[in-house]
Amino acid sequence: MASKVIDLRSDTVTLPTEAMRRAMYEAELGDDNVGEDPTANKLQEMAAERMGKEAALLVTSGTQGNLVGILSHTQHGDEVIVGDEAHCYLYEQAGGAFIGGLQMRPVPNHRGHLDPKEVEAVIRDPDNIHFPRTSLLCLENTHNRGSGAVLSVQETKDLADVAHRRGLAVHLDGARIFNAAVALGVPPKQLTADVDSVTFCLSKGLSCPVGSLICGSVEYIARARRMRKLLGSGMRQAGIIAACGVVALNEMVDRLAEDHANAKVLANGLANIPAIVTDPGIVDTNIVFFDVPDVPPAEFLKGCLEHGLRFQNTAGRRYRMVTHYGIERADIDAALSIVSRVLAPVQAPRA
Ligand code: TLP
Repeated sequence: MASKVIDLRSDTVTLPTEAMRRAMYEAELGDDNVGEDPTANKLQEMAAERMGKEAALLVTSGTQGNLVGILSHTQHGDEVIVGDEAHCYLYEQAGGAFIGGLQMRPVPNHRGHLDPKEVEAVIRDPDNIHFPRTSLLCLENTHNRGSGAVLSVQETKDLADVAHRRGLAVHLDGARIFNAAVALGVPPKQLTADVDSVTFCLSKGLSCPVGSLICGSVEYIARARRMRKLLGSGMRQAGIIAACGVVALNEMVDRLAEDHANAKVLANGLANIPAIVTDPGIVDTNIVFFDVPDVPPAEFLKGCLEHGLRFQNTAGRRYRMVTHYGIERADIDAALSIVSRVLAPVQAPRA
């Protein structure tokens, strides 16, 4: 087994920076459950400002952010339109159904993008007594299973316009919204201008140990605060967590461009390995998916791990590598040479 492991399983494996550890130690604290933690309040103000919304709320995770975000827009028995490969549809324990009595209505995902016509087609007629009320559209930017695909300002607006015209609210799972903003070279508030609420994560590419923020109107965030309490996450000295978030928003956003450049090199390198099938052209940010059709996953993963490389097998013979803080260009070169070595005996799959 190699001594150093290059861990490309996710950007969630990032560790807090020295500045974050110092900020935690020095953070001014209070009881956030009654809104008195100065550091949590500061982070919430910064988050609201970055997203161009009136208010924000710190929650424990992206999953909780989406759940609180969705519950705060809906009533028991409502229907929520969501892409059929959305994280909040596939990977969040069906929280909307479990806790909120919501029915998720999936529409086709096209490599991370939704078609406004397909969204409009499934909005229910509110006057038909047989139907649930469609009350919410959920979007995701960047799109995890869409290889980190970026939704543009215009695309977000087109989808939100359809929803708003038909009386739906729009929630954006912006777990990696800063990746989208950096990739497009626009401030994140342009990407959130047309949605009613957005959740973003501190604990992915921004390298914090814990935390996500929900942003929206003052009235919406007041509802979200009650939902967070209901879910048992009214926190006390939350400034310990928030302190890292303040550092992240000040220091960790612009460097995401390095992760994107590394992902491009990685994707192009993988595409040059004969046993691999992938499309480097769709890599906009820090997530790379690829297939190795002719090798059993257990064998491939074990071979790579023995040489010091970890990544995820997401389904069948499909894999995901994610670049992040702590992964340098030299690690990408090393990762590519490990994969080449492990797959050297395998011929190119037949087209
Ligand atoms: N994604 C994680 C997990 O699936 C393990 C990952 O490694 O990519 N929205 C999106 C788009 C996400 O990618 C994730 C996490 C979440 C929400 C949920 O965030 P957490 O893990 O903080 O609950």
